[in-house]
This record gives sequence, structure tokens and C-alpha cells, in this order.
Amino acid sequence: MSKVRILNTPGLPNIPWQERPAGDTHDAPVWRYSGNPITGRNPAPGVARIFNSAVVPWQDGFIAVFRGEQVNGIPHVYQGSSKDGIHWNIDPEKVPFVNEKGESFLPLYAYDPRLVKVEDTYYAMWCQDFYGASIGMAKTKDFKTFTRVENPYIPFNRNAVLFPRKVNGRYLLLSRPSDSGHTPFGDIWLSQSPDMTFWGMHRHVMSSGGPWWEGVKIGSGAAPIETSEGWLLFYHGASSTCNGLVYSFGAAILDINEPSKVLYRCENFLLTPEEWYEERGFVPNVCFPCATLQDPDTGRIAIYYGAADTYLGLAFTQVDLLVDYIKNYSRTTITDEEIGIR
Ligand code: BMA
Repeated sequence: MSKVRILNTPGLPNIPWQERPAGDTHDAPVWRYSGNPITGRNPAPGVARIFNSAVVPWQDGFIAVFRGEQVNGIPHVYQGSSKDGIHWNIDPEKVPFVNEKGESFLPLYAYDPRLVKVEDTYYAMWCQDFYGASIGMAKTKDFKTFTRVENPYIPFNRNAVLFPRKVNGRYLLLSRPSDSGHTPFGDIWLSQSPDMTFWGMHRHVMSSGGPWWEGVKIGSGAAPIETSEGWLLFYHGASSTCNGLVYSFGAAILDINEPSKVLYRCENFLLTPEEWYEERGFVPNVCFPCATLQDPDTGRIAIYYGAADTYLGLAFTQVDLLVDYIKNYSRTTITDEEIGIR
């Protein structure tokens, strides 16, 4: 049993897992799956690459929504299933989103999906065209019918991630207001809703962090994990170099009842591109997390991340090691600590 408790999460004894390699010299307690990447090029007919994708437990295995880049270059959302969370059967058809009447309602494009179970329903959210890039959302209970719900925001916005439960009677959604291109800025914000339709009471959560690994922009990665220390949030950060952006990921812990307040924020990245599949691909030097699996009984956490906009990678951590590391290297600013309203 871990010291830090993972709360309101069913046990997941079949979580994909490998122990930390002996002699690992990385500073942060996050290590890669030795069989990475877990998807290769041309993984399904008509799909050139799968990367930034989300996974949840389903029945006796796992289900995923993938970002699949079609051979015409347009991204869409695909679905897959797996017994072990590592080897995937990918459905070559795009997820056939429908509207409330059951009619086909496909976005023009869709990328960077997340998938979060809230109450008895799974919500997928992704970036799509809404007369400009913004967030699309759909719900399903059976992974057969994905019914679109109202888009939560006007453009431009990306990286929306739901919390897995209501807080203070309201659903919560993190997002990253953006621009219409390769946004050169970006903070994480929180919005609240009584009904998953109307979103408001917006709060600033945290800003991009100074000049270093998360200096240009940040964006939520996976659904926040509820722990006895607060909401554990994995997020990506982009750094500007003379050779373009480098995407790494880090983590913060948000207040359990006021999640727009950051309690701890790790000043170090947890994972940064260094393996061939992270450094080389369609967009080099990208590690972009979109989902985690966690097992409260062991404190094990598996992190799914897109690598170089080309592959899907898997990494592991353990909640006690991770929370200690975040606290040891925590550096928060006033804009992190405050409630985020002006
Ligand atoms: C971001 C998003 C991600 C992508 C990343 C690196 O702006 O578009 O989908 O992985 O850039 O190209």
C-alpha cells in the first residue's frame, strides 16, 4: 500500500507495468517501457501515424481513443482495444460521432483526444475546427455510440481535460486558451459547469513557467488523479530553442477542493525527449502525455504519451516516489497559489 493514497479509483491489478530499471540515472522517478514505442508507423489502413492518445480500463482490458494522422495528413480520432494496454487492435474506421438524433456528425478534423470517466459515462474531448481550433466533446457508455455534446468553448482553445468527478457540485474542465496557429503562449485554466453544457466561473490555474523547459506554453495532459495530497496533474510544457519547440512533461498538485490553486509544482521536467522515437519523427523532440492509468493498491501509474508526433510511448512512475519528487523540487509563484480570479 502506498503512503500517498490514490482515491476514488477502482483497483487495476492488470495495469501495464515494469519496475524501474536498476541503475537508472534519470533524476525524476519516471521510466520508459522497454518495448517503446508501442505503436509503429502505418499502424492501420489509411493511418500513417498514431500518437497523442488516451486509454481507459474497459471490461477485462483497455480501450483507447487515438490521434490517427490519415494518409491525407488530416488528423482524426480512432478507437482501439487491448488486453494488456500495450498491444492494440486498432479500428481502421474513424470514430463515427453522431449528434443527439443519432445522425452522423463528424468534425472536419480532430486531434489530441482525452478520455475521462465521469460518473457512469465516458467523455472524449479533442481539438477540432469550430470556425477555428477549439474543443469538441462526445460521450459514450458502450464505446459503440459516441454522441457529440455542445462544444464547451469558443475558439481558440486546446488541451481540454475533464476532472473525473464533480467538485463543490460542479463538473470541472481544464483547458488552454490558444491562438489560430502554433500558439506561442499558453496557461492552464479551469472552467466549471452544473450540467456539462454551460461552462463558466473560469479560474486561472497556472502560467507557463519562466524561461526554461515549460517557458513558452503549458497544457494539461491527463485527467487529474485524485490523491490524499491533492489532484495530481501531468502536463506538457514547451521550450523554445534555436531549432524549434521541445515538448517535455512535468507535474503539479492542485488543491482538492479549490483546484485552481496549485499546492506544489515540480520545477524539473519528468520526461524530456531523449530516445530515438521521441527525437526523430514528423515533429522531432516531442513528449506529449494525454492519459494515465493508476492502481490505488500499489500506487503504480502508467503514462501514455505521444512521441515526436509519430508514435505512442508508455512510461511508469509510482505515486509515493513521484509526490516526494514534486514536493522536493516544488517552486510555485503567486499566480499558481492564488484562486485565479481578478
Ligand atoms: C501542439 C499540438 C500537439 C503536437 C505538438 C507538437 O501544438 O498540436 O498535437 O503534438 O504541438 O507538434
